[in-house]
Amino acid sequence: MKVEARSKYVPFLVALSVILLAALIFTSCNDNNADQSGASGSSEAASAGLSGDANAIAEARGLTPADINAALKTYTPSGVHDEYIMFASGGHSGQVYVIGMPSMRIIKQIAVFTPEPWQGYGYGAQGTMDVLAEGNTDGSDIRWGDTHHTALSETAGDYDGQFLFINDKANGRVAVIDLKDFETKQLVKNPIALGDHGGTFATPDTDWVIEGGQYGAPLGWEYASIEEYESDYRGMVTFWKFDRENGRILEDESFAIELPPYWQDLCDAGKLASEGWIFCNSFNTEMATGGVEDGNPPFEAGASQNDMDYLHIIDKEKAVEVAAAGKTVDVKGFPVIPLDTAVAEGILYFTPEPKSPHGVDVTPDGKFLTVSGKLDPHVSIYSFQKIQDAIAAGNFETDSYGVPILNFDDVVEAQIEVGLGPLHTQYDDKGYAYTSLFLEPAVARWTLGGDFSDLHEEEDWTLVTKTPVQYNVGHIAAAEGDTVSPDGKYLVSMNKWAIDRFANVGPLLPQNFQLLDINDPGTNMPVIYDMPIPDGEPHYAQIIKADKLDPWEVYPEIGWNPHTNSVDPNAVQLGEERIERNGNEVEVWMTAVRSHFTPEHVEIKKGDHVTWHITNVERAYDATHGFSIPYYNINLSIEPGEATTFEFDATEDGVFSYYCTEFCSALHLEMTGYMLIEPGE
Ligand code: K7E
Ligand code: CUA
Repeated sequence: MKVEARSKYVPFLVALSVILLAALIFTSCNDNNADQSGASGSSEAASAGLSGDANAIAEARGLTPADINAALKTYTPSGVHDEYIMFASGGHSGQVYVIGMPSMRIIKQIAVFTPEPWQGYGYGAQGTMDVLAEGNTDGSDIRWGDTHHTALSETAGDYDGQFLFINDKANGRVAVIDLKDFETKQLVKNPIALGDHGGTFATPDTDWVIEGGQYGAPLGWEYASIEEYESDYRGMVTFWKFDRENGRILEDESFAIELPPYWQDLCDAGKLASEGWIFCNSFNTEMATGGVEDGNPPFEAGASQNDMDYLHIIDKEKAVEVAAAGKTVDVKGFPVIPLDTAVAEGILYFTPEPKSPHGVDVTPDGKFLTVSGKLDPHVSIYSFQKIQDAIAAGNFETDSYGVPILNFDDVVEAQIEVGLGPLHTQYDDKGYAYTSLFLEPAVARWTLGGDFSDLHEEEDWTLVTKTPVQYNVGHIAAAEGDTVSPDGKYLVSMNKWAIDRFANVGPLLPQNFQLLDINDPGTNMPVIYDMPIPDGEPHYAQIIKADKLDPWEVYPEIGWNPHTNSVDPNAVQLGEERIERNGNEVEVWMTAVRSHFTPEHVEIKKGDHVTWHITNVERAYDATHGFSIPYYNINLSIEPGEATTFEFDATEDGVFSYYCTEFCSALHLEMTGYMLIEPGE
């Protein structure tokens, strides 16, 4: 709906473009950067007439034709909605960003692992306190995360816009966000690992959410000497069962597989041709244990000696059967398929991957897997069919844990020299793949073979072009670029370093997201927007067509509890506001509506335990009320229709003004009240 709305601007934009370009060419302004524009001068354009204003603006600002081209591709008029929405991890902020594309406007930050006051997340509201508490680990109240890999829920391998999953690398946790209200509904703590990395990835119908490990450690993190690394330390991959109906991970139906103590890194789920399989790259097959202070090689050298590490190839269907048959051991109450069982049951295979690998990305048809080695200038493309043939043929070497190793030459389809420090790959709708090159830094476009051959004009499996990015790109995200039907069009380069791209703001700099136009295979891929991300270091992002999202405008009924997805038993209707006392227990039922809270006086006594319910009885879109009480660290955001509850012990007497923190009306400052706490005797 919003997308169509934009189309009426297109003729206008084209005309404006012609006028501006003509103006620039006519006045031959500074033109040192025009190579990426794809714009060309024409006498028709010149004869279309000049706008003195536009010309003057362009000249005054020193804009080149390329700049104007970029502006026209990204400028989004007031009130016009973006065509795509990007969900970007917020790195060690522990949150998720929601960004419109192509405007690159930040629309929302979703609080996930870290308390966030605007959303009243973790400042009293019971639902949010309960979600955060689910992420506590063995008595430690962890209140931050290192969000890494977003995973939008999928139906038949395509984003369906219903849920978003993301992992916390630092603490080995997975979050479930419901895209009906963009709120975090669940955190699950991995019971067998303190950290993770290779997650999250949804299987094509989102019946499983995959969480892969990272640094080897004893499963369940029991103490074991580092001398016992090879015998006692292990890797893992965890399969979380997802219940779409209730929007929750079912911890009771989930399981893990024990893996050798290589550092499993990043996984991807097979799709279409490879549906039912999971792939994870690994590094440190040397099993280096560090200890540079004792004269050992440092990790960075010790873990990079081998020319090849092992791509993990996991038969998920078989793993699910084996787990269901109970062929598991119990680690901290969690079922784990032992490594020797995984081997004996034909669940786990390896194949070599060069060098210092990082990530594996399955092509849209599921027939190929792209692996990059940070210290190898090639991408290596594996054929899923060849992998199946090699498994069927048997006759393997094994690693020291008995895991079969498929011969590299038997399963590789192609290797393409793309440049220095290749990391992550995405796909488009025109038969191309895109790989980030951390060291150059650049984004490379190369051609796919197989069934994608007919879509492009160049030879299969060849490098086509590269675009420099600023600077040190990690992940890239193309529009729906990891699904069965990528859109192409836009690609975001998620750059780790910004250096000189923005005003100096002191020694800590933002990250730099750069938007690349990848729509036209006949051109380079110009950078058309720079966007600073002033928070943790985002790792992965996914970009979904905006019209696939269908969130609520207000909660479905007055008194809605977002954490039970139903009307709360303590919801308060207008006229039912009251305060009840039972001994030292005080219970408050309050409503919020423009521009007052009812009741406006809450009188309690020092030593009381207070349970306080507030319902926002509004039905108007955007009529959010906040609620804060000083001293007691209470801060809520109550969206239209929402019912919320908080509790506290009245440990301090005095006069406390509570007030609404959202400027909700002309009389918002009057949306206040007094909590009077009488001293005890
Ligand atoms: Cu390459 Cu953690 Cu996906 Cu960062 S990871 S870049
Ligand atoms: Cu409600 Cu301000």
